[in-house]
Amino acid sequence: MNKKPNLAVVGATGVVGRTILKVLEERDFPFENLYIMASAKSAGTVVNFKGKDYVVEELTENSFDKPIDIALFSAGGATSEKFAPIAASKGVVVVDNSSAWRMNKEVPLVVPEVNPEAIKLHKGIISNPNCSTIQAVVVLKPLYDKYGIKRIVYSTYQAVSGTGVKGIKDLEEGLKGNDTNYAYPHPIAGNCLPHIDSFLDNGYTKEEMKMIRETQKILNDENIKVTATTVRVPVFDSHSESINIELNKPFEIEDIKKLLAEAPGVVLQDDPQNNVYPLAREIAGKDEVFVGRIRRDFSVDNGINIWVVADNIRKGAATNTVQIAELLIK
Ligand code: L14
Repeated sequence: MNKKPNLAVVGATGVVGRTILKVLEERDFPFENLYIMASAKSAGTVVNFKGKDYVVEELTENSFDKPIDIALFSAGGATSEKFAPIAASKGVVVVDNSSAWRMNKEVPLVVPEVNPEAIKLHKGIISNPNCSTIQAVVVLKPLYDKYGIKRIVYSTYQAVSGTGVKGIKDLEEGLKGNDTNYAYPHPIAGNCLPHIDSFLDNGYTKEEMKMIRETQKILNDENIKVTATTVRVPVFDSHSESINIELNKPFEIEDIKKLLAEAPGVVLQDDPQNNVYPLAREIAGKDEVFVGRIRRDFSVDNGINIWVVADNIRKGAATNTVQIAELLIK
């Protein structure tokens, strides 16, 4: 792209949409015109971007008749299912945050530190992976490249901000002693809910199946065995994950630490003797993926345990989306 792109942000008033605007501003993303769109409910509100006020436009079937080059969508699955193909048919490149298109064979699923080359295959829609998957694969990629991965066991501890304003409200109210259920079937304050997104017939939740399938797609290896348990915890921001990995080859634990210390987008925080390990509250607001508690799993051959934390709204959604857009204009 030679000229600066015309940019649309769709779903700009949600938790992720607002953060996309913030990240675009922070990274000084180049654009000619900016269009801010949302559902009828939010249309007409005013959003400030780089000192200028923008009126939020209602998203309609005609929204992409304007000469828009790139549209960043975070308006939920149903909206993406309907409007991403409309935009793509009019020559817009959509970067979509919902789960609607991720497993579609025609749609690249991209984490810039991991599989930037996949972006070239797009036919108008590129998917941003699930938040829990993004932070995991950023850390797994260097291990996969050097040692190969046989099996992964994910256990997640996910923040309420992933559910948006309703989840945040439930935790705020619950902490005041007033349990509400805007987002969850049980109180979240003082609880751990082994339930993220809806349950499937196989006993897993959709969130768990997303982590399994998206990991294989992004690492481009269907032979990796993956299982997951995803849990909502009373934390506002940043998902934490315990990841158990079986590599294909023997390794020295010091080499694993070195690989992760050098990996793009990764920060090593691993000094347990001094109580140093990644913590959700400290990492909220940051863009990197943090890893610590790196140790051998003595119960299997070539096993490792690690603890991985990232801001689910930034690297897990908004920042990754903007990084994809940066690849598009490079
Ligand atoms: O697949 O923490 O993008 O509620 C993102 C938010 C899944 C659920 C996705 C959460 C959703 C997740």
